[in-house]
Amino acid sequence: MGKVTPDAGARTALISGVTGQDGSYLAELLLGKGYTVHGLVRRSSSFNTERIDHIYQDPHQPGGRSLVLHHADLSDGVALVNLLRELEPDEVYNLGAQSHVRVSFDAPLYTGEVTGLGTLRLLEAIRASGIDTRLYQASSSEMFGAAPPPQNERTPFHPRSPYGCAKVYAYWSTVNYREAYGMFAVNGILFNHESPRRGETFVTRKISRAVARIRAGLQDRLFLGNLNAVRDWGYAPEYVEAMWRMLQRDEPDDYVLATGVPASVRDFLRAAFEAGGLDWHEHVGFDANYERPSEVDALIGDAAKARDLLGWEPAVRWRELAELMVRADIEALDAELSGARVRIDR
Ligand code: NAP
Ligand code: F7E
Repeated sequence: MGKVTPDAGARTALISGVTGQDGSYLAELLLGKGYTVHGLVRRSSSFNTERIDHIYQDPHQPGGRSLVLHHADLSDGVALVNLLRELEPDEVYNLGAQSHVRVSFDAPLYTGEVTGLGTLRLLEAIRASGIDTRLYQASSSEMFGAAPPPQNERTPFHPRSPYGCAKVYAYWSTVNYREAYGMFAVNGILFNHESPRRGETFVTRKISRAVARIRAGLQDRLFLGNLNAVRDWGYAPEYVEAMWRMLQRDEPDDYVLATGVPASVRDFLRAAFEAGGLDWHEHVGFDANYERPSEVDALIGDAAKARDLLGWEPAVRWRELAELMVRADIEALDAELSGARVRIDR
């Protein structure tokens, strides 16, 4: 971690949340486009860089470094200003957040601090550092909450969780800095997107991981909450491509990204268990702890604007997603059980 002199001529990007699902795919995408990528990593008592280890080069090895990691936190505004002044990135992607909806009910103030105010700190740090950069804000379909589907850029927000409320605050802060200071700042309003790198406590990955473990005899039961919720699940690598496209436009604007195809948690569960050759009825139990005090019943996105203006259309739908996630978890577990080194560059 630390100082770097970027290659002359190479474009530079700063990613908060680079250790997360989206951050890792976005870093890969930008490195592939020749960017120097700076990632903001928060201090942890154990390693938290597993998703990006395969693209990180040891600075003590010969050869250039294209991915550079810096310790910083969205709760530390001064550190953000200093980092921006030092790096002067062409593009900033704000993906850092306490991103778990259920957890946000247990830690509402912390979620507001990081997910809401953290965005304002970054906006203000850009303004205070005086640099000329473009900002992508990771907004969420959770902002729509109780608003009936299909939801698009014109749908009024009605958030149903502290996480959703924090994202609404961050959304409007981004719009405000665009209007007040002429900043090139955009909101990507992304519906759920998943992958083999999805955090293990989000429902899709919880299910795909359980299928692999049940098959291997390591687990017999899987406890879930509300199976009736409907989501619009897409494939994360396709979504990070559109984040980048939003920052390449002539004018800043806000875009919904979604597949437009609904499925219930029960649908995903059935498809994932079938992909593993299992019957979910034999293994799944109910645990009220996984329910939310207020649920978002149905999110189904209309991404026509992104299709028309960004030329973006996702190819992977929820059933294929369930199958590829189950396959990846089975392969990873097989490798782990046979003692092979498990790579996370899927
Ligand atoms: P994720 O896997 O949970 O990653 C979140 C990232 O934020 C991690 O790198 C995490 O670091 C970092 N982070 C947490 N607290 C931080 C803090 N105080 N300071 C700096 N960094 C912090 O989330 P994701 O699925 O990749 O999503 C990326 C962004 O898109 C998030 O803002 C999320 O809210 C938003 N979003 C996601 C979806 C989706 O379906 N995936 C949909 C809409 C919007 P650690 O690795 O150390 O925990
Ligand atoms: O829940 C239900 C749960 O936690 C999906 C985040 O990336 O997408 C994500 O938020 C549904 C909900 O994702 C369990 O009640 C049932 O209805 O996987 P999830 P989420 O809440 O939709 C949005 C767009 C974001 O922005 C967020 O950052 O599944 N569900 N049983 C369960 N959910 C979990 N986690 N665990 C269960 O056992």
